[in-house]
This record gives sequence, structure tokens and C-alpha cells, in this order.
Amino acid sequence: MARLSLTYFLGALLAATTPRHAASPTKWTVGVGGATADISIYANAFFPQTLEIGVGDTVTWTFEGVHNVTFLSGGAAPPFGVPEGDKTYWNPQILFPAGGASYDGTGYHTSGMPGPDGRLSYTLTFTKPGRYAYVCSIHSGMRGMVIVTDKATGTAAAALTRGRAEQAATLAAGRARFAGLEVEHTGTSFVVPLVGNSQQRYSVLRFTREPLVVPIGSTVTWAIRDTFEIHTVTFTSGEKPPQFAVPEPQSSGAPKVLLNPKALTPTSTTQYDGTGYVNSGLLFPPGNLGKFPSTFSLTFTKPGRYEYWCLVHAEAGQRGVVVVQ
Ligand SMILES: [Cu+2]
Repeated sequence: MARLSLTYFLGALLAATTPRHAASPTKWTVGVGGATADISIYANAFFPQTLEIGVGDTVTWTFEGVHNVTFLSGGAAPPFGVPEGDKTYWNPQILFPAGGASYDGTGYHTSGMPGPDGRLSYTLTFTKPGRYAYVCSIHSGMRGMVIVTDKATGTAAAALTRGRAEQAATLAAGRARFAGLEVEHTGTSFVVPLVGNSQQRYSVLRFTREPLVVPIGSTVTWAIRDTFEIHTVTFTSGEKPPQFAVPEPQSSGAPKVLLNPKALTPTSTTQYDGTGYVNSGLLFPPGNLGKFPSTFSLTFTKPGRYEYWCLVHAEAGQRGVVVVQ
């Protein structure tokens, strides 16, 4: 008799404290980023953007690019760089995972960042109903949402299909934009727009489709018109472009990542004759909170064919050519 009531008691306790489907929580998958094969178009988005799940379910984010998944839970986003003496390092709070494997709507949780191959998998179990916004703390404005209810209405397979369709639409929109991209010009003033689209959630990681041919004495302005990405415009005059982020192995623990001052710091040059190192420094989206510049102008004083780079996206192939004649 004692045994019977104990069994009954335990059963009642389980029923009262455990969500009905907790015996088999659903595993959901969200895509992070993505790009065209040549990395000219970069998806700055989570696919699907909004996911509805049940309490106790897990979500696995599968990475295709340099991003992170960060739940701020109402807190402030950690700064991108942290100063140390006269150097700036990539914030380890952005680089490395933090916060553990489950999420109840509180605390700082992040996946950290993938290595150079852009591959990473991050899984969280959601233990409490609520609407949880999350961000990529590298790409300003890259947002997603997990809605946790007592019981999800959709299936993981349908969410995956929806995510893939969203990603395909994003990359197609980016491709079309790049295909139609034009350099603007009035007389000898040229403007190279660096574009993206915050609704369609892509960035174009290219300057121009073809080398830009300008008459001698022309001024070219590069103008950020994207909300997600930062870029540089850097003429190296034949030198190898400097690395943007330089890993510094430590005697123990994780490496530190130096933000290369040579890449970050603008040179004071306004004219270019094909010699020397000319760098815009980091250019940010217009209206950025730090009031950092969004444009860079250079006047070309000598005929020649000049290659330049975005140091942030050199590995993605963001390189341009100005031909002065
Ligand atoms: Cu760039």
C-alpha cells in the first residue's frame, strides 16, 4: 500500500512539473549566414529568422560564415574591441562561448565565433516560455527570435525548409543587386557604393564588378550604404595586404586576437600616385553610434592600374582595381 501511494505520488509530481512532450523534446535547426560560392554575397541573417518551439526543446545553430549567436537578455552588447595599452584586441566575450547549454531568458549566452572556415555548431535548450531575441554581435542589425511556447505548432523539418528558402531568397536578392551595381559619377567625381540590404539581409562584399576606369585628376569616393558590414579601402602599392586580425598564441589558454593597427588606422593621404600605403581605416555604416566615418575619398594623380583591398574582407576576395588614364 505504501508502495502504491509512492508510485502515485511520483507520477503526479512528474505530471505537474514536466511539460507533456519533455520525454521527446524536438531538435530544431537554424542556419547562420551563408554566402555565394565566390563569397561576393554574404547573408547577414539567421534562417529562419523567427522560430517557434516548445519548452524543453533544443535549437542547434549551424554556421556558414563569420558570425555569432548571442542572447543578451536585455543586457548591453559587449564592445567589439578591448583596449590593452596602445593595442586593441578582439573582445574574448565575442570570440569564445559563454553561458552554458540551457537558456531561461536570463544572462549572457553566446556561441562564440567559428574559426576561419566559418563552421560552428551551437546548441541551447530552452527551459521557459517567452519571446527571446538574439543577435550576431559582429554584424550590427543581424537579429533572430526564438518563441518558446508550451507546445510548438510546426515541425523541425518545416522550419528547416523555411530557413533554406529564406536563405536562397536572401542570396538571390544580393546577387541581383551586385549584378546591377553601378559606380556613380559627375564629371571627374566618382562614387563607389558599398551596398547591402537590411530587409533582405545581405551584404555585397565587392567594390565594383569591373575595374573602375577614371581620367587622371579624378576623385573617387567609397561610400558605405550597408547597415551590417565594416570595410576598409586600402592601397598597398604592391605590398601584401596586412592582416586585419592577428592571432597571438598564449603560453596557456586561448589565443588573443590583435586588431592590427596597420589595418585600423587611417593614413592622412588624400592623393594617390601609385606609391606608398594608403588606408581609409575602418569605415562604418552611416549613422553609426561611434560617429566613425562612412566614406573615404582619394584623388588619382598619375596614370596606372591600381589594386586595392578591403582588409576586413580580403579573404572573401574583396579587392578592386582603379585604372587611371
Ligand atoms: Cu569589406
